[in-house]
Amino acid sequence: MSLKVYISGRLVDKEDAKISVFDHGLLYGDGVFEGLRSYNGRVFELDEHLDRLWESARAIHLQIPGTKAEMAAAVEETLQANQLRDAYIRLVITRGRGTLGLDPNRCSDPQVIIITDKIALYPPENYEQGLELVTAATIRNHPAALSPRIKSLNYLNNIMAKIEGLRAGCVEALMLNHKGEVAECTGDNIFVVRRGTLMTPPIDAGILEGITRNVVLRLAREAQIPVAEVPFTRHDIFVAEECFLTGSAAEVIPVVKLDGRPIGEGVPGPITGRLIQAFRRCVQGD
Ligand code: PXG
Repeated sequence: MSLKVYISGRLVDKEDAKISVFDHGLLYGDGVFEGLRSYNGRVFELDEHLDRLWESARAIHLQIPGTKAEMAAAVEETLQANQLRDAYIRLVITRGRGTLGLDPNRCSDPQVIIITDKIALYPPENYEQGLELVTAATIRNHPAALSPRIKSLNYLNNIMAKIEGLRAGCVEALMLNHKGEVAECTGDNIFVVRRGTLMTPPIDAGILEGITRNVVLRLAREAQIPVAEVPFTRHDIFVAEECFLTGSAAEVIPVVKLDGRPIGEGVPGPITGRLIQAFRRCVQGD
């Protein structure tokens, strides 16, 4: 059975899942997206992802066809059509078909695309031994240009940083902001444990407000781990006790090295371990 993809109200075979070459999503990266997960047939933090999708769209003056409830139902329908209980879910909203010219007002029919598939995870050894990161020379988008809070189809900046990481043999790369502070990674938020406090950059450091990030902050508070959303620099990572990343795809993953320097003892730390366990319980709905 071929994988079914949802495109604007219809479930089609993956081979037939096509959109126009005149769609501004393709021509200009004009659109927004979300990446979600389902565990045991339940979509994790669905409302939060839909809220962020609607906010991203609002920020680029794009009206998403239909309601959040209709989108939630369409996600459910797509998962069921593919008999997926543990899945990766990609929602894409494009500006729609237009003319060769930037003007979004000349676009009609924004497309709603829902792709569900098996999850491609980092290899298990990355979770056991931890990741190594390099700092990319490519900085995160300047917040006064395209806001990093918008999950837009324009990910080239992060792709450039990802290429830097891959060329250095790393699956993720650290991105700094325009002030030289730590922002986040190409598709994951970053945390450090320093002097017993869990620290992560604030939203106004120019980052995506990750939904996994927010869940981990809540889990840490519940576990009575001191938490601070404060700006910090690469120096704070070099001298940190622990470091980890969060994201819908990666979940919570330890980081043990930055730019060739071991972090803490150079192995995944105890607070990271506790939060990985708490997160696993949380996604299973415990
Ligand atoms: N920062 C950036 C720049 C992201 O794109 C995150 C942080 C983590 O956010 P969430 O809400 O997922 O905790 C992201 C999320 C993919 C993929 O297929 C990318 C993301 C999420 C899932 C899949 O590349 N980015």
